[in-house]
Amino acid sequence: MSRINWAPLKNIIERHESFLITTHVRPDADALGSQRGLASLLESFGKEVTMVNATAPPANLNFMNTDGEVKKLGNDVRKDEVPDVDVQIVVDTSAWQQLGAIRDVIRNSDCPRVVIDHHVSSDDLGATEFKDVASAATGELICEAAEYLGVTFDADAASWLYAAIATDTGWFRFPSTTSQTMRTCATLMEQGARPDVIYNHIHEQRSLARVHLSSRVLGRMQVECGGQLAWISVTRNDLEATQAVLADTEGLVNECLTVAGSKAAFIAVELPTSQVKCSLRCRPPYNVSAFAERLGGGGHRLASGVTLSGEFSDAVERIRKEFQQILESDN
Ligand SMILES: [Mn+2]
Repeated sequence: MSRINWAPLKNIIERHESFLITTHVRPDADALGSQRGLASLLESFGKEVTMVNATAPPANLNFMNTDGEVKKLGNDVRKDEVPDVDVQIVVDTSAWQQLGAIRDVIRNSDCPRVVIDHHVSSDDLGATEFKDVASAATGELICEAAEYLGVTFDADAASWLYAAIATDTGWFRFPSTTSQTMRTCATLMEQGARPDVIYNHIHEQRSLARVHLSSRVLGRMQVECGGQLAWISVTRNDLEATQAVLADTEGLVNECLTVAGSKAAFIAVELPTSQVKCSLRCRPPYNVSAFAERLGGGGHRLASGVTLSGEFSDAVERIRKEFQQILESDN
């Protein structure tokens, strides 16, 4: 259990009627699952809930929004159409930059704000924070809040929250996974979550293009720093040649950590904007969030990201140097 005191959340829920819930750009399963799980929780108290995000989820998470309740700003709803609510809630991020275009909607409102999150990187959003950086997933925090408030989920919400926790824990293998995480997921299964169905939705719907991209990119994997650093890169040319899309690069970085002796990894992806998106990973006791933040990105100790401007090869060099430094320091 986290050390969060949920009493202030109960208080906020009791005293208000309408809520806007949003999350970070390019929402992952924890972002969407937490958003939807929290919406179910609020709805169980008869509250009015609106969910709007700056960007749409990737195709493999469409099963979490078959009813279209999560709106995309600019597509489903314009900025001036986002309803005035009593309370705005941000889940799974506490960084302004991560909110994308919905940031203005949040900033320009003077209603009370709530943040529920487990990320290290943090801005002052002027919110009442329910935050535990030791928690495996924001979804886990939502389940904890539900337990405190005496809420049980229906099968859909239980599935969304299970997806949130399962993916953020790497299917229960990251060090953040605790026995309490497993108990929480057992409860979600009792409420109707189906691990086999959820895994199939998220990880067994790949396009042939993605498999081809993966084969091409992994075939060029480099290992250095005495085998401790493994990395890969994806250029626009790789995407064109395999007809893959950017979303097809998700998760590829984790393949680097399957190499024996690897302690850190990264993937550098050339974006259409000519920027370079880098996903950074490491094992304890190393920490990638510090240098990610220094370069303008952020995330967790073991998994962070940063988008760099400039030449592709320069960006790769910069990241390699940062890794060389942390791997060569004593820790
Ligand atoms: Mn998360």
